[in-house]
Amino acid sequence: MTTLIINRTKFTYMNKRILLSLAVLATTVGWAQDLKLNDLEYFERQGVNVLVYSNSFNGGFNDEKNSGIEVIHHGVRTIQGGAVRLNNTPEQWDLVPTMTSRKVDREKGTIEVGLRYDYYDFDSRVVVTAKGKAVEIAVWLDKPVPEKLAGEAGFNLEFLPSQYWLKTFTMDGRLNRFPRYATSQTIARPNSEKPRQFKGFKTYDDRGTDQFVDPLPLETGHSIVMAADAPERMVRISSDDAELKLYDGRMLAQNGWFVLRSVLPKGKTGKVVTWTVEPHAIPGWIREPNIGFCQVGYTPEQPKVAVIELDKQDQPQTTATLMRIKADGSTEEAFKGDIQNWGPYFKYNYVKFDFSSVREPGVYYIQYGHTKTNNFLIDEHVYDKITDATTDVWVPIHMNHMYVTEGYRTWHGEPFKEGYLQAPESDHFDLHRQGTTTDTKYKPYELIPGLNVGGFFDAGDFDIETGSNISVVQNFIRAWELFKPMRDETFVSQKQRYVDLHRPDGVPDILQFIEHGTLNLVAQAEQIGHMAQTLSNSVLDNYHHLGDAASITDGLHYDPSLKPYEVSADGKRSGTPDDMWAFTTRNPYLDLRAATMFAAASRALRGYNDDLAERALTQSKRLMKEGTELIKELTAKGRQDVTDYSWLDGFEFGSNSAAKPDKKRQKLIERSRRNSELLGDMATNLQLYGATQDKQYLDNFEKQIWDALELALPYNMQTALDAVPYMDEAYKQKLRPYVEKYKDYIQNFDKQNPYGVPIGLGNWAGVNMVLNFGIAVNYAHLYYPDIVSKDEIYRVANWLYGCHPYHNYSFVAVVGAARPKQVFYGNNRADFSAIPGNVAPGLLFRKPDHFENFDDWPFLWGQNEGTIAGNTQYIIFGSAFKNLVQKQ
Ligand SMILES: [Ca+2]
Ligand SMILES: [Ca+2]
Ligand SMILES: [Ca+2]
Repeated sequence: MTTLIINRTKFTYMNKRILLSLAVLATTVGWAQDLKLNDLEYFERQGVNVLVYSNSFNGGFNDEKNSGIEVIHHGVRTIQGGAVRLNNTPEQWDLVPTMTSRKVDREKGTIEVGLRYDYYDFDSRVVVTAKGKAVEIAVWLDKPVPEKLAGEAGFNLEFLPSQYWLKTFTMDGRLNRFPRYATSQTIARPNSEKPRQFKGFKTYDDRGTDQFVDPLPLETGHSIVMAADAPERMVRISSDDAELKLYDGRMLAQNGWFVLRSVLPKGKTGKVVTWTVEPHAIPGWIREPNIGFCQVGYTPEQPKVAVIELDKQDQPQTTATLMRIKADGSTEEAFKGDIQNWGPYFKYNYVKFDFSSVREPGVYYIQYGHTKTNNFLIDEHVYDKITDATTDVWVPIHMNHMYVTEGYRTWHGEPFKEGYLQAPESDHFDLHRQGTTTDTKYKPYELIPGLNVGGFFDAGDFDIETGSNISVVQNFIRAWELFKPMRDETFVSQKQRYVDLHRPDGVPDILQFIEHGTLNLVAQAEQIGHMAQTLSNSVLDNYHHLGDAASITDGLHYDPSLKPYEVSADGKRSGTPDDMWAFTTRNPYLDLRAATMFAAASRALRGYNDDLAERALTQSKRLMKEGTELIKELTAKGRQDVTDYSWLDGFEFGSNSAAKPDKKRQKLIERSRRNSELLGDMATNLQLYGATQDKQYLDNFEKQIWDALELALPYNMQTALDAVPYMDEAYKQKLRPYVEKYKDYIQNFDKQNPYGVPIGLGNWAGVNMVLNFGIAVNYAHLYYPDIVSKDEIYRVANWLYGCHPYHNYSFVAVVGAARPKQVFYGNNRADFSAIPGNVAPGLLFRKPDHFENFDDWPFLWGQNEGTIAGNTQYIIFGSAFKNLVQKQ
């Protein structure tokens, strides 16, 4: 991908113009075209893309709504999941096939994939062929369906509910409408007939019935027309050799899609199922321009550049207009300016509209061709409130082990009253593992006392990720020490285990958040002896909980001598194995991270909660000593912790590229590793210096930072900048050339993409990377304003608040944005809602060329899930940014 981006930047302005005109010429011919296999290996006609395993199933920690045969229909990925599946409506943890081969045959116009279920020794092939305006999808078997899967294995295709509900469909001519809510029928079947789920876990609690629930079809037939009433969603599907059954996947799981499926016939081989699928294309369709701008608004003096995303068939306008809405409601032209061409980036073309010269405070909107944006402000104070929703609403709602209320509404009761059990040896569903030993004094399933206190819910789920919670406390401490926010909008009583939003209690909220995070982490260190990996669900059937956190478990201690669902006579114990587990396999690196955090926490809490400050310091010293010794032992045993710089590949920044590690670089890596083992982590050393003023820590830091900057400048610039307040002028001078290089790195993004920020292409949309970048740019400007100018600090704010691909909604459910995103993958996602102040990961990249961020479908975590670590990082970014903007 890097090469592609770099090559693109070599186009001159003129070349881009020529390419664009050629693209426009091709348009008129394109509309009438049939589906063609293109150079990116998918079937294309204007308005319709049919992808065949451009994206693969992952198998476990994946909603599995991102893969298989997918259709991007008039710019929206509305159909996916095309594959041989083992369930009528597969859930997140149902088995998915492994793709064993993918063959593209340009001559025949086909893509063929081999699919395999190892567990069942079951192979199939799916062949997709372009036939006019339709594709034929055929399932081939070389051996019949295994006995165990007969009647269960079928070909499935899934349709996005939010794009199909309330639209019509006809099956064999019978009229119907897609339901807004799941209300179809189900049957209960014996568990013995249920195909295996991921690693043998069960997504459901059968309440002792030994049965699972299976949805019945909404309709059955041989020919279906979906959404004839909505041309942009209309699809015709027919099959002569197989029955089509339409299901509603939401019957089993709120994130389910509508599923069309044909069961594979028993005992047959060869071409066993054939479908013809024709997504309708609107003649002459051209995607509406997406005018990216900062929804929160602009300060008068800042640069103001809208990035306009255009269909590659679209002819760019030559000018755009900034309109002002006057106090009497009438409008006037404030500015008319030329459109500047940027060029192609993945599947669209980009142009820019610069209206920086407009400085008059007021209400504005952009008019580009016939497209008009919503309004936004130009004003000195637009950024004043950007962190308030996050600090006042999102964070307190994510406080674990507390009752949280707001006005008339209770967000959740007090969760996990029964505490946490020692996890037995296990392979967990949320990326955790408990080894053969517990590394503690507790026996498997024994109650570890005192852990149900403090801590923050991880994200859209309710576990305490220790690593994240360490980052959270550090983020709060950093915000506290840098900005001293005295804001008090939250009532927190640890004694009552009660939190009330918008009720001041005389204590700055951020101190209470530091205390809340520290309480859990100190309890882990004291009770377990070291840091747990996580405090998480023991059973999958309550891990996917959506609702009041207090009802995830029954609040009663698990007693295996009772029958499941039985409650003891005293009402304190139950036979339901729903208690949460502590995963306690010792990781000395995590202990060291905790030691750093505890040192900082003891400093921050001193004078507010001296007892907790003292406990934190005690654990810091102990874990630092034990962790360092354990790591020495591990190193002696030959285990090496190699720092992985491969993620830097995407940035392609001079000597920091990990592509070809030369000898010099190899030497640097080895010296860094040795130093880190000898002297301790450099960031930890810096923290410890802050906590103790012991000069030795500062020396340890300085012995490492220069190598680190040589190795991975973008990654380590923030740490280098964090040291500036502690260091002398000589350090600042020595850092100068690195900041100069960093400026080049910042500005290089203008060539890599039209938005000027690092854009992630992984299965998590990567807002953390963007926020890190934003924080580092802020501090580079703060300490070196002559190198990194103030104009650079607006990049990340623009991106977050609406100037990005796909749509122009703000990724932060934030005060001040005219059009924030409406739905997030928060714990209220089943209500198609958001928790104010949440920050979405952002644009999810779908191979080979599609960015997306659904705003009517919250259930894809890669694009819509805000995390506790990310959102507290946003508080730092937002606070630093506000401060700089306000500084004249
Ligand atoms: Ca989690
Ligand atoms: Ca408070
Ligand atoms: Ca329980």
